[in-house]
Amino acid sequence: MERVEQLFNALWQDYTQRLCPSAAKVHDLLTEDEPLLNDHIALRTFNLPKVGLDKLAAPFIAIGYKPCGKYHFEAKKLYAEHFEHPNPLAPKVFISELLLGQCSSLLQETVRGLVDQVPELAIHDPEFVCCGRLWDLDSATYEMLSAESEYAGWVAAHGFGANHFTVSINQLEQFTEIREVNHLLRHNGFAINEAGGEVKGGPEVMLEQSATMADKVAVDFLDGEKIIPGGFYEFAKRYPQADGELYRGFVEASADKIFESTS
Ligand code: OOG
Ligand code: NI
Repeated sequence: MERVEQLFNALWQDYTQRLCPSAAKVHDLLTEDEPLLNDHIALRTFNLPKVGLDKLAAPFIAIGYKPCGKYHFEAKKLYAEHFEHPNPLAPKVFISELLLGQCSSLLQETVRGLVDQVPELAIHDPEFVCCGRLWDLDSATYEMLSAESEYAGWVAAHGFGANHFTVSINQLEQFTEIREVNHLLRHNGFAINEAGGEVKGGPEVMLEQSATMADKVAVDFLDGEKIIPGGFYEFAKRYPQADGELYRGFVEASADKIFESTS
C-alpha cells in the first residue's frame, strides 16, 4: 500500500497545486473525524503509442492494479478503462483516451506534433501520470483543438495529471445523499455540473455521482497566459449489487456528463 500512497500523494499535489486549487476547500468542508476516502481519480490522454491509455495505466499496473472495465463514448470519440487494486481502500483509476483516427486530419497532425515533443525517457518515470504538459502550445492552437474537441483542448493545455479526485459519500456520517453534498457546496460558492441533471445515475445503475464545475486556472501559452478550465471535484455514492458487495464499475451515461465538468 506504500507505493499506492506515494503515487496518489504525487497525483494529489499536482491536482491541488496546478489543476484544482479549490480542492483543499472542498476537502475541508467534507472531512469529518476520519480522513476522506477517494472513490477514484481520472486521467486523460491521446491514443498515440507514446502516451496512450496503456502508458498511463502502466505505473498503476506495476503497483498491483488490474483492468476491470471498458467504456465507449462515441459522440466524444473517447475510449476508457477502469482499474482496481486488490486493497479496497486504494482509489479506482479511470483512464480515457481520445481516438485520434476519428478526428479531423488537422487535429491529428497538431496533436502528433505536440506528443512528438515528449522525451521518450519521461514516460518511464511512474510520476509521468502527473507531470503536466511536456510540449509548447500557443493559444490559437488551443482554441482550434477545443473547438473540435473540448477534451483535446484540455489535454493539450494541461498535459498529464488527475483531472479530478472523487469523495466516496458512502463513508460520510453527516451526508447520505449526493443532493445534500451539492447543497453544501453551492452554499459555499461552488458551481455544480448540471449536464444531464445535478445527480447523475441512481440506485438502478448502482452508482450516483455529481461534480463541481472545473476551477478556472492560469496556463502559460507561447503567446502569454490564459485563464481556462482546469480540474474539478467529484462525489460518488455506490449501491450494493445482488451479492451484497458495493458496485465497483462506472456508468457510461453518467461518465459522459462528468466529462463536461471541464467545458
Ligand atoms: C472522466 C469522466 C468520467 C466518472 O466518474 O464517470 C468519470 C474525465 O472527466 O476525465 O470520471
Ligand atoms: Ni469520475
